[in-house]
Amino acid sequence: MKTTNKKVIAWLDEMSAMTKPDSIVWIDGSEAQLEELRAEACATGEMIKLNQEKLPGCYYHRTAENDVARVEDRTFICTPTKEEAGPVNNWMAPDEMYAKLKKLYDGSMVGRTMYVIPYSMGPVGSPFSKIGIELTDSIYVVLNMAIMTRIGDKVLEALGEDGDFVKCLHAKKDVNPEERYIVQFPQDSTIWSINSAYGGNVLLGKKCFALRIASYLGMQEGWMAEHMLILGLENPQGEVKYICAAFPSACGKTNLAMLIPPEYLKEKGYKVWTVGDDISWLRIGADGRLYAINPEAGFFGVAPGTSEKTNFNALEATKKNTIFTNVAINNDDNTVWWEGLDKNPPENATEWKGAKVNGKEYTAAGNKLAHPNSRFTAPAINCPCISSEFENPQGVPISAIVFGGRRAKTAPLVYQARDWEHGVFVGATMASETTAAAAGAVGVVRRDPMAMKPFVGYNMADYFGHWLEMGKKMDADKAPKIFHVNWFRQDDEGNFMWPGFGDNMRVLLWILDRCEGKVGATESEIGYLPDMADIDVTNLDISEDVLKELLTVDKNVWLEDVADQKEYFAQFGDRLPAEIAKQLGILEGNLKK
Ligand code: GTP
Ligand code: SPV
Ligand code: MN
Repeated sequence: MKTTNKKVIAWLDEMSAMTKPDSIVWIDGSEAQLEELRAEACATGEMIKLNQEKLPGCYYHRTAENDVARVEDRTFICTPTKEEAGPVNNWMAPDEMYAKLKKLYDGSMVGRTMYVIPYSMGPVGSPFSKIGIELTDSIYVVLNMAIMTRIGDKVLEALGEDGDFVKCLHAKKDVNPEERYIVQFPQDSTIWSINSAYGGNVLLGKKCFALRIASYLGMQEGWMAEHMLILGLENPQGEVKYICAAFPSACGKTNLAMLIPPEYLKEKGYKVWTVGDDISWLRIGADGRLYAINPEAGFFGVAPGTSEKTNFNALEATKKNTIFTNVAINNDDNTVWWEGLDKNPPENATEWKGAKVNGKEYTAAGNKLAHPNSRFTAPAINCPCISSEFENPQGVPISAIVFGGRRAKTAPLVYQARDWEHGVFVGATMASETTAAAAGAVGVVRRDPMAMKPFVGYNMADYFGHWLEMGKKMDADKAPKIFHVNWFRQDDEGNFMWPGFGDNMRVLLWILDRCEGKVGATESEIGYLPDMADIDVTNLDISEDVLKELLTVDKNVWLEDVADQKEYFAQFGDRLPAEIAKQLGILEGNLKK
């Protein structure tokens, strides 16, 4: 046994008695052990070794065709009562769910090895950090967790004789979608996942722990777990200000976190540093400001659309020690390809499902070589713009919180909330077109408060309340200012009106200027809008008319949205904080004036 922690030993005994693996292997975090596992996964076909000259340390993995994204309809929050889980989560009574799943797990690891992965979310030993142990029968999961989290003996040491941990159990079983379950038991700090082998469903440190369980812990302990990137923006004087941004899945967090400024701003000395690309844990520091850490150690990023032009830094990060999932293989040189990497699909390709095809003809006929939710798992330290504060156990102080989503209409390019309470309302009324990151229809607008709809581990109404409480604990001059952005506004032909990507820097500069009181704004029905002259469009090919439209509020469209907001909030009944209802009334009143 690797540990004397009695809680670990008892739990492991119970889980292995249920799943009945042939053997149990502790993951110690050593490169030698991981290398053995890579070799084993390649021998069984679970992974493919890629061209080691062009992509050293890189591997390829293909999931089952029915197992390519998170499954929100099979994800449950099992609190003692249904009310605690709230109306936007699936719920089942804990006893009932445990009983149901025990039957599925029974003997599920016969003939397989159970790997025990001790891992830390956050730098090992940081006061912000929390420990989990994941039991899994998947080498793919072990190798991904080794990139995405801090793993191994050092974590067991930090856990000590008596430390508490989040109990995570994953069994691939037979990847049957009918019996797939991703289940959180927040009161027990327990996560059970079965019948999947796709990232978000099985890398249990990520969405299951760092958001669902952690949001519940945060509510109880007075901190926040959010679906947010963290970036540092350095000005020509060398000062760095930090921004957190919450966008729904596949709506641009990784891209914004690694942004490269337009040439003329780069020349002036502006730089962006990445602290995190998906998850933030936020606490109020001794000085009364809000501090964020990134609990992860790697990036599980969307591959399609990632190119030298759109996200050079992410692409660089994937050039060594990376696992690619469900992208296409270029068989000429055993490298990878995906839509948007370049305009040159490989002729001699294997598409994501495993069929050999002529990539040029295949894509010309309208097929996709890579799955739209294909991903790379890359170590954060590979990123050329990784922040020097990435490992800072205290986190970084946050100046601005930015909400955003994919809205073809409605939301302007950027606006600022009047104060924290209004900002919480802005976050609570977020909506976005669905993406391939979750199973189901793509492109349908749905409400996704704070980009947490699929990730909140308790009643969403109480979550709004927690946000409001956090605001009350900070002085107005110390609390981050809150903004909303939309990079995805479309014209009548369906073209994006804003260039996006690196040019989003122009909006970030306005945001920071607002935080520092350096620039004015126009008060509108929905909040503060930039004056057109204050968005720097130097060297940008955008007409005044388009920019004007991007910064205009269409009252009729907004009134339609208010009607939808009302309907959405109604489901929370009396549990909805009065402040949210009050802000809704203010917005409606402003629009009807
Ligand atoms: P998750 O990992 O699912 O949480 O996603 P994410 O929020 O990190 O999204 P990501 O940055 O990977 O972007 C998803 C998709 O949006 C990619 O295909 C990007 O190319 C595209 N995208 C990102 N930023 C922009 C932008 O500013 N404009 C446009 N038009 N597309 C963008
Ligand atoms: C997301 O869907 O928001 C992701 C990918 O970041 S997953 O880990 O699959 O949830
Ligand atoms: Mn995400």
